[in-house]
Amino acid sequence: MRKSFLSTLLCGGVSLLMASCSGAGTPPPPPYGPVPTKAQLNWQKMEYYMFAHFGPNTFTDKEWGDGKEDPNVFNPTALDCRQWAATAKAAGMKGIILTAKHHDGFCLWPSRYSTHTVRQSRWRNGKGDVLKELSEACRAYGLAFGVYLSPWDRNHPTYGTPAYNQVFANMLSEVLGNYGPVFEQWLDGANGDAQKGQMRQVYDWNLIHTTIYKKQPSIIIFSDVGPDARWIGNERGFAGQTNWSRLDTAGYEPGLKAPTAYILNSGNVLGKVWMPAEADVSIRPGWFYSPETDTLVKSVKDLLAIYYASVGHNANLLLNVPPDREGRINPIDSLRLMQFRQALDSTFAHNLLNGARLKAGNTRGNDPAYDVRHLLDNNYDSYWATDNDIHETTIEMDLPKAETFNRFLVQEYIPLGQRVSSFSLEKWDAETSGWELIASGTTIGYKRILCFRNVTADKLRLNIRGSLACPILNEMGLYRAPE
Ligand code: FUL
Repeated sequence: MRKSFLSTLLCGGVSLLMASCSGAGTPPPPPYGPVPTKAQLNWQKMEYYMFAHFGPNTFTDKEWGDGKEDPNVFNPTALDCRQWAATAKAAGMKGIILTAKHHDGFCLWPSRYSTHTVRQSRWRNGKGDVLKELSEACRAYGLAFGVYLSPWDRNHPTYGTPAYNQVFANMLSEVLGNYGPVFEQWLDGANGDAQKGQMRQVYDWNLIHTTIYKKQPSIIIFSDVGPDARWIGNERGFAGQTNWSRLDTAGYEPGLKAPTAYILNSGNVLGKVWMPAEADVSIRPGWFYSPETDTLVKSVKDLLAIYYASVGHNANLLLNVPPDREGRINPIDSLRLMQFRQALDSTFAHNLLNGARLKAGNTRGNDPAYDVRHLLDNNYDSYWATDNDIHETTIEMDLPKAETFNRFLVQEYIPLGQRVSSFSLEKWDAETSGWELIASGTTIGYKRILCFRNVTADKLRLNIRGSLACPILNEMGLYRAPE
């Protein structure tokens, strides 16, 4: 009795609060088109995480092993997954995805379904398990843990026959069932032998997907065409300037039957499925460590260009930092990661719009619940929205004083769909008494960052020039990156 009275009171309180938040009346905009699942939204908010390519190739200067390598080749002298996790954490990354099995078929865990694994290697007398160590290290450092498992297997005797599908499913069950929560399952489309007209595997994608979801119901399955996140169409880390988190997937498959690189790079404006993009790129020329690339680690300038073209173009950034032959993140790479982090922090630490007066051309129902001030409140779930029939409008920004800046950040509230197709940023020119264009863009999505040369102004205007449904924005920022 007492409990139900309390809960009635509580619910009453909560609904009163909600009513006042939503302006006691103006209903929120209805969702437009496909929208992200809760798992997709949480994943998108991760923005930046590490890829770790590690295995026999680490020791052989190869990118694609042929599966005939002696398992003893795999012998890291000082494996330290906590060092990987500490590095990723300090770099501002939110997780680590490990190549649990690459195309050579070598399993970094002692799989019962293969004879080409850590168990057959001399590393730790066959008693080691990289997945166990990395998953524990990720948990200790508050990072998410993910796995790459190559469907293409150049070692397994059943590869190329229907029996392999069940073998692969069994391996997935081990990897996803025995190491705690896994945030992403990375499936690549390589079926290299098929490209040379050799043995070809017909994948049972249905079996593969159901096996994955059975073990990890809220996982994100990545491939060229999802089902939860898509490849960006290149391995340079560059998402399109236009990047819709929507895709038409019917009839497509990972690999040779995938949509064109152009479509993967920009999405489909009216795509039927919510399919956000992830950009994968390596900090070195290859995916695996090689001493030969020690002098070729990407510069901070390269990494910043990648960041602005991935996270700044509505895509998550999966940056590969390959552990070396000791089994540690090499000092050259970790130093670069820290310099990159510093560059980002010094840019985004201070939002020059703080304290600015904002004025929107339209506010939904003239209701304070959708007021433009929500763009600066750092609350993901509060937003500015317009009336349903408004697809073009403006937001004026009066800064307390003139500022010099070169980055503009804006976010759409994607839980209600992706809408904006064209926008621009202008500054007020007192001499000509007119608005002058600074930069323009097409899509916004979860996050869009415009980069331009230094501009000094005290009055700006965001122009929404086109939107498929009423625009809904939840964050906005103006920054100055060191030049
Ligand atoms: C590709 C693979 O062939 C590369 O070796 C690498 O793992 C990359 C991330 O995916 O499909």
